[in-house]
Amino acid sequence: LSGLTTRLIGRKTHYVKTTASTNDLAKELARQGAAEGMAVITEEQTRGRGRLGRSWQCPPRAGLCFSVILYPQVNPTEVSRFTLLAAVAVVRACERTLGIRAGIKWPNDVYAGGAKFCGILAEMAAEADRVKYLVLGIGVNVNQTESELAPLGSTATSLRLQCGRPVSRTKVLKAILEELDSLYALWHTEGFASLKEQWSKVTLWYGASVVVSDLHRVWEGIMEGIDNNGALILRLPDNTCKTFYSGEVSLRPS
Ligand code: BT5
Repeated sequence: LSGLTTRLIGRKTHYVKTTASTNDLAKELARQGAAEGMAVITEEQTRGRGRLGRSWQCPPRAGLCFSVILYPQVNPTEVSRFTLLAAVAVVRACERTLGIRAGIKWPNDVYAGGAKFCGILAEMAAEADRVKYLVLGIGVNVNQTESELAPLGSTATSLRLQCGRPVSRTKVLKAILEELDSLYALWHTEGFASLKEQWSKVTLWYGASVVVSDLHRVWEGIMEGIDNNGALILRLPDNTCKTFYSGEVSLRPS
């Protein structure tokens, strides 16, 4: 990654041609004491994962799959803050390098043109009330064509489809690492409130009317923001607020 201007993130890289999941490989390297900021990058994932046992599709050459190892001194309940940090980094990187307007769909998706092109999977190990290591896995659809995305349905897009030309995966990777680096530094110096502010600028439907649903119920209200653990705050028609945690619900505009 020549010319990378980061101070911490991506200074060290670990590249493998193929692996089951860069998150699993990164966790193994973290257990062995890998340097903070190490980026674990692969050409092909054979068992790429999303949340809750879902899979992540990433065809070789078209997609970008990598994980970053971090050792933040935080409580495990704070880990979702870093999902949000990564999502802001992806939005900013796409805007800066490609001029693409992207937005975060809470909690861990990044959208452009109404469809998902990036998913984030934060995983950690904790001891007592401290995080031992944190792995931020990022999957980006870079050069997928329409036919490659077709099996995922109309909710998937790629950066190439959004800008109408092929995109350099290295350029996207470097830009994301740089934005991660500056946001991680911002978090260190100014804390979570400043990340939250960045997040609110690039989050879809912020302050707008949304529908939140779980398997049993549907709520409609105004997306008020997130709390300090990254949970979604919805203002209901009776003016009370309800908090939702990411595992249990899905979100859409009303
Ligand atoms: C995510 O989960 O979106 C997190 C994906 C994280 C992938 C990265 S790649 C590097 C690292 N290593 C890993 O093993 N994982 C991380 P979730 O919110 O659960 O969304 C998963 C759902 O997104 C699937 O059930 C599909 O519906 C959809 N999906 C799968 N592949 C997709 C793709 N390439 N583009 C758009 N949507 C996709």
